[in-house]
Amino acid sequence: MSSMNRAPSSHRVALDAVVIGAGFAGMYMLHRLRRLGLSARVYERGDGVGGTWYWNRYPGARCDTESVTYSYSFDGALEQEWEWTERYAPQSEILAYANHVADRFDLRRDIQFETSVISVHYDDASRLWRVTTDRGEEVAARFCIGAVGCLSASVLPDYPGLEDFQGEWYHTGRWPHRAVDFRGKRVGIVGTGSSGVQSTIAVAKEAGHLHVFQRTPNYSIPAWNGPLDRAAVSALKANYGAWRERSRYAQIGIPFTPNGKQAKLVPPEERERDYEAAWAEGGFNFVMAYPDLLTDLESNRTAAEFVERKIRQVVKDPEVAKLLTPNDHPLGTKRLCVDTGYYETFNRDNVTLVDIRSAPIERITAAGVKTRDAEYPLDVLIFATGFDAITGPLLKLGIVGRGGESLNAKWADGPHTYLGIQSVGFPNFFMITGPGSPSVLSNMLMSIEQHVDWIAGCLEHMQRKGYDSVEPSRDAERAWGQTVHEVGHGTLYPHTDSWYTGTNIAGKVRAFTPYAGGVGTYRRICESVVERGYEGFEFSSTRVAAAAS
Ligand code: N01
Repeated sequence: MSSMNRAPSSHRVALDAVVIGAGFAGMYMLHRLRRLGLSARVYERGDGVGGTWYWNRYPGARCDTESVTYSYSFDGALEQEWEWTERYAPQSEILAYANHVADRFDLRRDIQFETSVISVHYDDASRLWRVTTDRGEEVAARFCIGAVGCLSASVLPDYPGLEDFQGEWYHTGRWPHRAVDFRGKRVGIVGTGSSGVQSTIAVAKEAGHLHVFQRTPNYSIPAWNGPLDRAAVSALKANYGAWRERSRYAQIGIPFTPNGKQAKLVPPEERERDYEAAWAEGGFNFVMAYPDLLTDLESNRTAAEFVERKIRQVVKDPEVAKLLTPNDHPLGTKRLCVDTGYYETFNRDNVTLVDIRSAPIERITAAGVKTRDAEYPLDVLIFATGFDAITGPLLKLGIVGRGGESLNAKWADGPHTYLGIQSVGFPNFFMITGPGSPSVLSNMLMSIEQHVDWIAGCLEHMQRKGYDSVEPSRDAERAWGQTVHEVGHGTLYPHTDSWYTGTNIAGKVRAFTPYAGGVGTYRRICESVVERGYEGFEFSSTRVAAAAS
């Protein structure tokens, strides 16, 4: 690591840009800023790059977008030289990839690790952002870019008594940088989202006994993970550009072949064959089986019933199968889980499913977990209880914009952005995969690259035109908010309690904030905004105040 890792405290530096976060978004942003000849510093609270993949080291962690797709496309040589080993890459391999990218593009010299940003204030007089860190530094920068990710603010349940617990406890999103030994131990996992599903499978293989505390069952689709076929990868790499281009304009940034039919209108036998084929493909292929599964309740039910039958076929104990069967939301409206052997895990003698919907957890005790009905003694307790998603990481930065208005105050009734890239009142502050963009509904790496490229293009435009400030117009922001709302409400997502709608966080306004119109449609909108001279953005310079050129 470079000399940037531990900076002296209390000094002022002037930079063109500050980037917050050294995950895949911040790393690529730094690379693009350098290519524009701009000085930049990235602040990262961890001691290494990788963001999500740096923090989420829990057993069984892996990406559920396929590795050849969940990777950068901006550099042809990088794309050719990196060899993924499995269809779905494990966390360790993705982290190794992030480190490889950091080395290859010499990124670390501009990343300051182990440094958290504690406030981001816009100075009206100088028109600069003043960014302060927990190391007592303050830097001034023309541009500030929030590359903080959508799922980086982990949340613990507020059960009383955690401080009394005599065993070890962990959150999946803050996993320690050492091996945790489960052998022979009594382990409890709270939560059955993607992190809970993956850790359940892995921990069950080691633990003496595992109790899975489930409040809401979710749908999980098999990944059919395995080693990648080298010949198939070579064939893909020979034509990687075309694959990437298809990804860029696909619904979720992954090139599925669309089936134009409405599920509910397809004869049951044909539909069953289609679902079997999609199930055999695995992962998100399943929910892409028909284009209306996430917009039409009746169609959705046909897919949900198919998965529910699969659960009953796999899980031997009918009572356990019933408990594992989702019953309160359409399939996919809580984010789908993708697994390798989740339902099978509940056939093991050393695994017990505990229904905390009917008998809630009342407190953590010195010995373990106490529900309304019983106490479960534990040596290790794992919270797979999720994140304050999408807006949470941004709102934790302490952002105060023009005229002293805080982002938290402006977004008190939900986020307001134009394209999920900027928010009125916060000039030159950019978000990567912010609320109002496809973000969590897409292949994140593709969406990250699209935003970084768009922001870099905007900065280049400003350099050419001599502008030093950009901000959306109120009308553009209002209209985009309306579009995001209408498109979102054309889907089944907004009606389900989930981190997508913010209902997992007490006091958070219920709002479905990602743009649900698809990655391809969104990209075309962003492109047309540029073609129309950055329609909806207002540029100015200290010399000239001007509307979009
Ligand atoms: O978090 P979650 P996650 N008492 O919010 C339960 C991505 N990801 O970390 O539904 C008891 O989905 C909660 O129950 P309920 C992916 O986008 C990707 O698993 O609120 N239970 C739920 O079961 C994913 O969706 C990958 O009733 C409580 C669970 O905890 C996102 O990250 C891997 C509780 C939280 O599930 C988040 O996933 C991992 C409480 N007080 C994550 N509070 C891959 O790429 C919460 N729960 C594979």
